[in-house]
Amino acid sequence: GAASPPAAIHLNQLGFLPDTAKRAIVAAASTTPLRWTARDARGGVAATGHTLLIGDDAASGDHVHLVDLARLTEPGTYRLSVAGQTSRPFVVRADLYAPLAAAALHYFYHTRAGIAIEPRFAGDPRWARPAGHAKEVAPCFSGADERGMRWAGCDYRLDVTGGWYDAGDHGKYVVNGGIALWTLQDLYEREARTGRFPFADGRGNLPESGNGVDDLLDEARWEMRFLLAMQIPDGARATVPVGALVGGGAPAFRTIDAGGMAHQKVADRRWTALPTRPADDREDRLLYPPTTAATLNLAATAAQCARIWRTIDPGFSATCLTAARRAYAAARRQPQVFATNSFTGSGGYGDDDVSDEFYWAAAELYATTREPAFAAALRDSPWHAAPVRAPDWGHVAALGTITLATAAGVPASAATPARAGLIAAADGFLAEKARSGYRIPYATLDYSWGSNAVILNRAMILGVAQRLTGATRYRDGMVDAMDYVLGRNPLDQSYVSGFGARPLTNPHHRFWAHQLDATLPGPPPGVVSGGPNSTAMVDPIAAKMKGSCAPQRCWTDDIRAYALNEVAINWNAPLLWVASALDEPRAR
Ligand code: 9MR
Repeated sequence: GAASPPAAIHLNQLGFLPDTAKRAIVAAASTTPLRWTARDARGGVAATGHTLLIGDDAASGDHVHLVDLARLTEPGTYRLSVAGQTSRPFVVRADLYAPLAAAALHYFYHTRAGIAIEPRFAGDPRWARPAGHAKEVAPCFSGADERGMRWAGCDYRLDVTGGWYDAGDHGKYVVNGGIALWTLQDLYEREARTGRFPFADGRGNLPESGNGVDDLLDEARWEMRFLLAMQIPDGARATVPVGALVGGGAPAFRTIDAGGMAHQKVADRRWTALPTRPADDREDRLLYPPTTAATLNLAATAAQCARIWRTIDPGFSATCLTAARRAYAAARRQPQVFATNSFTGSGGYGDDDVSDEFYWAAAELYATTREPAFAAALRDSPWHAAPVRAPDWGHVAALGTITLATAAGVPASAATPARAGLIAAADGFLAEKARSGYRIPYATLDYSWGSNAVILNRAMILGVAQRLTGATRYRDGMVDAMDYVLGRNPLDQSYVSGFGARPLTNPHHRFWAHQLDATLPGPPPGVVSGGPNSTAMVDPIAAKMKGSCAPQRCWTDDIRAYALNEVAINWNAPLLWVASALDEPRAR
């Protein structure tokens, strides 16, 4: 944002909760501790102290000091003065994260396909739009791909109307839809365990509000129905690539029994222009070949769906369980069908190691059914005893481990090691925090595509550890992650639209494209940018910055910077999860 210049005092632009850590980072050349003063709204001194010198930080390129504001436990408005600068006012208040959680959930409504976004639900009429891809009965891709390989298509069409657009593009992906959907469903399970339902029916301002179902579940079901629709009818055959073609390879395909598998995605034949309103997309919409990974994403989320909906909507629960079993069986029959990235109108989400997807699906099916066959599959998996790493769309073992650790009724033989693994991972993230200049639970010089979500998914694991142990340090670690995303970073940037003094304004998005077309809106509130990307600076804006930015500075608020500044369902999902977890009363 151009509104105010970046300051050298970096803190969460939303403010702080009364009962958590409160940290500011100051970029200053001084090599001795600096005196700081926090003043309340009337100018009275609320706290003073000296900074802790951290020193040179390669991730930011800054020389940094830490200010510990923990003593500001009284709700109110404050300013921090240090090194001749005074910060913007910031608040301390208990309900800090409720509006962010609500907005982060509402993003999923805004990204719905197949339904008009109505003024009364949109928050503001600017974000209303006609339904995109209103009736999507799609054939399989046929014709030549990028490498000239000719695809045969299939002899069926699927009605795959609905679901969520992935991101700034109009693709709807099963791989990636899966992790995003899991995160919403997991948040619901977390809430159900405590009986605190912040998105109870009516609170989410959705078309489904008033149907007696929690609005978080209504939103999740919108995507679940889409994933169910992507499952191939029994007996159908499909052409799939031979071998792992993620990075190229010999063009060849084979025809397989694909019944029960899920297509990887439904998407455009060619990328649409920026901007394009969803309803104005005139490209061919096609089903891309089924993959084992997509099939296991369906199996895992449908198994999770089956246990969540068991008493709320038994019919839907049964539909989910049948689909989950069919998908799992199909994946076992076709365990090595991988995505090819050789199509031109959508992202690849290619992954040629699906051992973690098998583990995730087995974990969800086990938690739902407790059948010994799934326990055996878990024991045989390499992920059973492997260290837990934070999840992303291509690394989903942690999702299964969280379910084993937290779902009701999972036997101790599975739950106990899962809990230990998650707590060990959380401890590792806290150890990284102590090594990171900006004190975030991520110490790296390799900022990847969607790095904000890497940090938020680490925060989610910290939130699981907090619940399992009750230890304050894990909640404080979540706060540190959120502080970074909301402004405690070298760019003094809130990466979330509508929140903070310098919020995200120009995401890579085909509809929220006011930067290119004044008749289009900017982003609605509560949408997180992918964030700094120092490892794949492939868009034209990033390409110009390459080599001249410290990792945490490889970002700019520009719609054309798709590798830096896109938004995506798998990134907003942990924003929602973490914001909602931080909104919980402390003692649980
Ligand atoms: O999040 C994805 C990232 O991990 C990959 O490196 C990148 C390139 O393949 O793609 C990202 O996902 C994009 C997807 O392919 C298409 N829709 C937008 C997604 C976010 O940029």
